Amino acid sequence: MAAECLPPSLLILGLAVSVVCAGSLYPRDSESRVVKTLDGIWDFRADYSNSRNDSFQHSWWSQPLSASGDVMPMPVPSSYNDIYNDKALRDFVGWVWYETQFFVPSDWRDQRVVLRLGSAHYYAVVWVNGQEVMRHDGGHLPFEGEVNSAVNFNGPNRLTVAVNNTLLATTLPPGSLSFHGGAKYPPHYFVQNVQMDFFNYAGIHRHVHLYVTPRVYVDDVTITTSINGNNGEVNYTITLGGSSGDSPPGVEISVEDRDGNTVTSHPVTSLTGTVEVNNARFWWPWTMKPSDPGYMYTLKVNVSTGDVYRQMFGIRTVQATDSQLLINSKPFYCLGVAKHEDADIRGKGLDYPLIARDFVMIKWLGANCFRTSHYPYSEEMMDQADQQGVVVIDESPAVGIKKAENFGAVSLSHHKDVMTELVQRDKNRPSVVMWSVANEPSSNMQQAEPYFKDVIQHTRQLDPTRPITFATMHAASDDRVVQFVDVISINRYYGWYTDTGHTEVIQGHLSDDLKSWRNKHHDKPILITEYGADTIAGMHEEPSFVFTEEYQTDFMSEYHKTFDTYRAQYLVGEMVWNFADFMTVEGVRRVVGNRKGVLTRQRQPKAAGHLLRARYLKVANTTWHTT
Ligand code: BDP
Repeated sequence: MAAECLPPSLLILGLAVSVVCAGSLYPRDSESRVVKTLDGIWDFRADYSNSRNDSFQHSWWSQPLSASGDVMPMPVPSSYNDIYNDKALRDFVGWVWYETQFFVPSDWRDQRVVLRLGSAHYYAVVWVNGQEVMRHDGGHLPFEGEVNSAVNFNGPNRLTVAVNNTLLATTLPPGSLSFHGGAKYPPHYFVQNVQMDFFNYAGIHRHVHLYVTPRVYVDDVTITTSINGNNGEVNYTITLGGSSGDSPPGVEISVEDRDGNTVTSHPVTSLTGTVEVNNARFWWPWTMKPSDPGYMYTLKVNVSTGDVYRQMFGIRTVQATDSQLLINSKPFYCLGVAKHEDADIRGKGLDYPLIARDFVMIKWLGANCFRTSHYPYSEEMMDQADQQGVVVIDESPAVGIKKAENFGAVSLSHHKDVMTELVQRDKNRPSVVMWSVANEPSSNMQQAEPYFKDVIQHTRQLDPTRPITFATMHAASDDRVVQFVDVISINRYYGWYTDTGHTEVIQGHLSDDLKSWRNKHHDKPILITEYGADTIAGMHEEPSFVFTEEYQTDFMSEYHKTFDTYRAQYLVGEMVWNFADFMTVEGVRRVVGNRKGVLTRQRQPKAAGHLLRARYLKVANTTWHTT
């Protein structure tokens, strides 16, 4: 099993989920490692039984899935919800089953063979040839396990994955089930209630990889950096996995620049230490250093037992002061977008064209940062943020912690586990300048205070180098959690959810709001993490009216005036809600999804996209943010 195995968790729909294993290093080919993808079109079947548990009672994993009943083709990665014209499957709640076949080269037999899933939403149980190899609790983060004892090196292997999307009081995000009885409802009727404003897309969302390493292998690499004049200091810690008997294996560390040239002057042989890079090229957001954004180095780790692993990193520092966010000691102003990962057909399934398009449009907008609202995004997306110099506020899936029952000990322990997995996955990314532990919890409730104190302390212990925040919807007067964070992040909807249609009240309300936060916490800068208005692309009305493109631009322009007043003071950024339209549950407040995008769901601009682009390019060009 992987190094990171976490404690027991929940009972869901009849199954005890007992072991959670977090994947750590991204699987990369090297001289010693081979990575195989198991992506493709797999067999798929949902368990529609009344208890949603027949599949476990009849051990669907023990024989080919097709022996249990009819299977259908299902792409991996993807969300299963929007592929078929089947409302029952789109809105399905419970266990779905995936199966594929794979081969393992026979010369992998004496090495360590690892199976890794980039993410499966929400619970997953994995079998190889009918033998259970791992379970994972929570979507959006990777998990892996060694599978040598389960795989067959001389013939086909059957991989079965069961995934359950049920959200309960202790999951992240939390949710609940309502069971309806009586003659007015169909028999055994129940629905999933969610506490967040996006569709609960589910399935195997990211790559499934099989990879091989030597028996003694690089298990983890942690890199932090500091800047000393023109030089970069690279502090590293290597953890090895596997046992090599009495004599500890030797390691050799070197740093390579983007062109593959070794920049360390002499071989370094310790598992932990500091390497100096002279005349280093620092990692800059693309608007601060347009000529050379996102500069990445590689730390090459060579173990005497044969394993070679390359970890990319950037040399940069980040710091939150009482009124600024500093990157490499220079003030950074976030010209941002809050995002979602979904798009047509694939739901939240990893999709390279979509990742590429999102970065094209982030840059077209002139944006230099985004928040991974409201869950960790794919590693492939995060790689692009690193390499293209786009700053990221990395958010956990803790959205909608609203009710007293969401603040219990099980929730707290799971939340801390999730933060551990998130920091473990993204700790070496220069693009990540801040952790966001939650979005819009009931931070006004008494229970929130000890709960978030603990989550934030835990996150700080995991990573003392980055500021911490969470996005609050509460006012300075009733919030109890902001006291623990470094940056105040606020989501605001003046002129939309309150004073609907009245753009003339926005400046007064927002100004007052910012001042009240400043009065209460004069030691922390403020970031606007959401403001936005639903807009149906192509709908027009002059003078403006809610839901039209004119209203969205009028509304945003009022916010921008206030941002410009406070930008020179303690406001460190603005993030429009949202980068693009996204899917939600059906509801009377949503017209086939949330339409607050400045882009459509197909990533084409509304009028507000053009407005934002004009603003962001101008602000980037007229302030100290550009070198
Ligand atoms: C905020 C939430 C976000 C919603 C948004 C909205 O953080 O997830 O989508 O409101 O209502 O409260 O559009």
